[in-house]
Amino acid sequence: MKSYNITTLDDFIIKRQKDYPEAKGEFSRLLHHIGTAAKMVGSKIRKAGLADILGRAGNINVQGEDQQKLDIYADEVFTSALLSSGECCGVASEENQNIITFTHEFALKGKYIVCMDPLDGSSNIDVNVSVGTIFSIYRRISEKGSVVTDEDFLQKGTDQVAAGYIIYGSSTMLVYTTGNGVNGFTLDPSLGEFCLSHTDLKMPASGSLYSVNEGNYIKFPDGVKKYIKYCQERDPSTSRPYVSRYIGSLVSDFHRNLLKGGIYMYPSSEIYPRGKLRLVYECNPMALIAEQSGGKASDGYNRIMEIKPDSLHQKTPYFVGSVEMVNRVEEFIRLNG
Ligand code: AHM
Ligand code: MG
Repeated sequence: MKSYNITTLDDFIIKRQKDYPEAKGEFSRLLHHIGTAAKMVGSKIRKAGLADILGRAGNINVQGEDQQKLDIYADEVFTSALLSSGECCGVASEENQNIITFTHEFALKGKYIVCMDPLDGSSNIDVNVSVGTIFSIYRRISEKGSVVTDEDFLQKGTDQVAAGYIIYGSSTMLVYTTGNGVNGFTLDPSLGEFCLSHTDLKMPASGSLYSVNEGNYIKFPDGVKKYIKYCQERDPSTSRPYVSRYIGSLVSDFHRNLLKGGIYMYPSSEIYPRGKLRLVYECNPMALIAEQSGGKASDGYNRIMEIKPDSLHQKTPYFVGSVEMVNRVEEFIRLNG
C-alpha cells in the first residue's frame, strides 16, 4: 500500500514535547496558537486584493512609519492568539511603543513572553509581494504571578527559547527552531494544516546571492562598500560575481538565502546611523534560526545574539546568512571600517 505520511505542525510539536519528559505542554500550546494566528493572517493576506484591507491605516507607528491596515490586523491577531494560549504573559511588538502586559489571572501564571514583528516587509503588501511574521520566545525573568516588565523583554538573543518566522509567499510556510535544529512547515490550504516539508534545514556555508538595498550604497561605511564591490568582481575560482537579489522583506530575503546560500545586509548609513532593523524582534529571532541552521548573524563586529538590548525598539546594523559570507564581510569591516 502506498503510504501518505503527513506530519502536521501539531503532530510535530507533540512528538518533540515527548523528548522532554519534564515538559508540561505549555510551550506546545503557545506554538499551536502561533500556528493558528499564522493561518488567520495568511488567509487575510490571500484575500487582500479583494477585501478592503490594502493600504494605509492613516496612523504612524513607533518607528515613524505609515501603518498599513494589515499591520494592525496581524498585530491584533497574534496578540490575541498569544493571550488566549494562556501561556504568554506579555508581548513586545514592532507596532506598539510599549510592551503589552497580560494581567488576566491565567496569563500572569504564564512562563513565556513573546517579541514579534507581526508583519515584516509591509511596504510590499500593496504590490502583492511576499511579507512575513517574525517571533521570538523567552522565559520571563520576573516572578511568576507578577505583571511582566521591560526587563523581561530586554534579554540577550542567546536567552531565546525559540524563534521562528512565517512567510506569506507563493505558499505560506512556518519555519522555527527551539535550539535543536530548524524545521519548516508548508500550509496545505486544502487541509488547513501546516505540514512538515523541510526537515532539519541547513544553510549552505557559502552561496552566490547578496541582498542589500544598493540605493543606499554611497552612504554605506567603506568596509561595506568594498565588500559589495568584492561581491561584484569576477573570480572564476569562486562563484563571483554574486547575484544581487533584494525583495525588501527581511523574511523573504532571509528565507531564500537560507535555502540557497547567501547574505542579507542592512548596514549603518548616513540615513540610518544604527541600521534600520530592530534587534529584539527582527535581528535576534532570525539570528537564532541562522545559527541553528549553520549560518551566522553579526552587527559587523559582534555576534548579534550577545548584544544586550537597552530598549525595545533598538536598531542595529545587521549581516546575516551563510557563515563564510558573513565572516568575509566582517573582515572587510574590520579592515576598512
Ligand atoms: P518593516 O518591519 O517596517 O517592514 O521594516 C523592515 C524591512 C525589512 O523587512 C526589509 O528588509 C527592510 O525593512 C527594507 O528596508 P529598505 O526599504 O530601507 O531597504
Ligand atoms: Mg520588520
